[in-house]
Amino acid sequence: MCTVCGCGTEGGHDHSHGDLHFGHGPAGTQVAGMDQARLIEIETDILSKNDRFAGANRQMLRGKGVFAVNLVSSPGSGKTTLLCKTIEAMGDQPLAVIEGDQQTANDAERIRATGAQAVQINTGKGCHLDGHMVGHAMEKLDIASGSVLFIENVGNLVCPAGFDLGEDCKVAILSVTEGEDKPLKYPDMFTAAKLAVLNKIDLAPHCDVDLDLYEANLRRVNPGIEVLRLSARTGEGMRQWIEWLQANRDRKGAQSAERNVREEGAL
Ligand SMILES: Nc1nc2c(ncn2[C@@H]2O[C@H](COP(=O)(O)OP(=O)(O)O)[C@@H](O)[C@H]2O)c(=O)[nH]1
Ligand SMILES: [Mg+2]
Repeated sequence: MCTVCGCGTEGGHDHSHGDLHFGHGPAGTQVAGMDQARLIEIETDILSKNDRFAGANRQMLRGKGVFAVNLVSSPGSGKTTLLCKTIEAMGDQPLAVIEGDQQTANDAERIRATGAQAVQINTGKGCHLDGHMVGHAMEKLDIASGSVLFIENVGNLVCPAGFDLGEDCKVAILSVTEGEDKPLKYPDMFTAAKLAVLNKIDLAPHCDVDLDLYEANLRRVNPGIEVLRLSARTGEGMRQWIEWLQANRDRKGAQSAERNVREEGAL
C-alpha cells in the first residue's frame, strides 16, 4: 500500500450530500485505525527519505546539464509511443530513457528498438517510481552532458504526483479518449505538471470530446500549465513538442554551466 498517496486506504466518513469524501483532514487521506497525526508522521518520513535520493539525482543531473523529464499519465495515454517518435525526431541528439512499469520489460525493449539506451524498472506491487529506484537506473545508463533524460513513470494519475525523482519537471500526457473532466478528478497530477500534452488528437473527431474544455479544465487546476495538442500517430504537434524539449534542455545546460563555473571559482 502507498501510504503517501492513500491508495488502498479505507475508513473515514463524510456523509454530506450522500457522497463519500476520504480526503478530509490534514493528511488529505484516511486509514482505518490510524489518526491524522500518525499518518502525517509516516508520510513525512517516506517523503523525506525519497527527497534525499531525489536530491542526489538532481545534483548529478545538474552537474552534467542534463534536462530530466518525468512523464506521468494514466496507462495507455501514449507515453511510450510518444517517446519512440521523439527519439526518431531528435535524431542523433543525446538522450536516455528510464522506463517504469509494474511488470515486463516491454517498454524498454520498444525504446531500445529505436537505437536509444533504456533501462526498465519493474515496481512489482509499487504504484510509482521513487528517487532511489531512479538513482540506480541512472547508474546503469551512460548519460551524456547536455542530454535529455526521459523517465516514463508507472501509468497512474495519483501516486506519481507526490514523488520527486530529481527531475526538472513533470509532463502529463493525456489522451483525448480519457475525457475532459480528468484534470478536475485528479488535480494533484496536473498541479504538479509544467506541461500537459493532449495526445491522440487524431481521434478527437471520433470521440465526443471538447478540446477547448479539456484545456480550460487543465487551467482551472493549474493556471500556469502549458498545453500542447499532439498526435503521436500523425505527427501533428510534434514540432512544437521537440522545440519545447530543446529550449528547456538548452536553458538547463546554460544554467548548469554557469553554476559549475561559479562553484569552481569558489573553491
Ligand atoms: N490513434 C492514436 N493512437 C495512439 C497515439 N499514441 C499512442 N496511441 C496508441 O495508444 C496505445 C497505448 O500507447 P502506449 O504508448 O503503449 O501508452 P503508454 O501506456 O502511455 O505508454 C497504443 O495502441 C498506441 O498505438 C496517437 O496519437 N493516436
Ligand atoms: Mg508505456
